[in-house]
Amino acid sequence: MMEDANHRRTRKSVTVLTVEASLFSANDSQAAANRARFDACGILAINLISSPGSGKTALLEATIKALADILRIGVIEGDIETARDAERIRAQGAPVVQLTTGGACHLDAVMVARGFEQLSAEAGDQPLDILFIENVGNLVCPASFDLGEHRRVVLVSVPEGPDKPAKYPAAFVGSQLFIISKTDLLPYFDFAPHEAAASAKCHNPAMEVFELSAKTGDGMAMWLTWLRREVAARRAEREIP
Ligand SMILES: Nc1nc2c(ncn2[C@@H]2O[C@H](COP(=O)(O)OP(=O)(O)O)[C@@H](O)[C@H]2O)c(=O)[nH]1
Ligand SMILES: [Mg+2]
Repeated sequence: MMEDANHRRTRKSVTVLTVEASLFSANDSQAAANRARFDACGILAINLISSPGSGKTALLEATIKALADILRIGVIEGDIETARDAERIRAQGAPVVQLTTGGACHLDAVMVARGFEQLSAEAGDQPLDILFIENVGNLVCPASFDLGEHRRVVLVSVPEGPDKPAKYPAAFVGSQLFIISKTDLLPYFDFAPHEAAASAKCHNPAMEVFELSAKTGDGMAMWLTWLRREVAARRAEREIP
């Protein structure tokens, strides 16, 4: 009787592992196809991840406003419900597509491929320089899904506290840039940016860290310079035969 129960447990865990492995490998193949498509179009793709409310959309609004005359930006918005973020981006004059997952806690590469088709139709003839993909607000699941992006950027806002890199390491291991957002609120919270940065660098020593406020504009220059440098690097890579 006991042996039977153990056997069933073992078989069940084998089944779960197989399904998970094939889910990730299907996602990885589509992500590679997305990246090849972005490369062919000369687009820098950036996956933004954070908890809900860290300021991803506010950062995009400020970024589009600041770079409107220099770079053409398109956005794929991911949320469980509503097109509110897409409306905010559209108000800035950028082409945007809203994906609603209907409950799923992250975007996957297939959703992004479909979103990019729609976005390309919306953007028309003018090629994009940057595609931002604002992931569903969550520091857990989005960390496991490659969307075909070139760069992954993780945000933690001052009111969330500096312990997030320690608690959610996967989101930091897989990202190249860590943005500490809402720094205008530092006087009101016990948040030491250097502590959060050190904790993130424990998991990912190569990670860059910027502190900024999309509301006041403080620190935005570093981020905008980083974006322009990344776009230039991508263009240079394309020009090398
Ligand atoms: N004080 C302050 N509030 C901000 C800042 N950025 C965003 N917010 C506010 O934080 C809330 C969530 O922002 P939102 O961009 O929707 O976050 P998202 O869920 O990560 O996209 C909104 O009420 C914003 O006005 C900032 O730099 N400073
Ligand atoms: Mg948002």
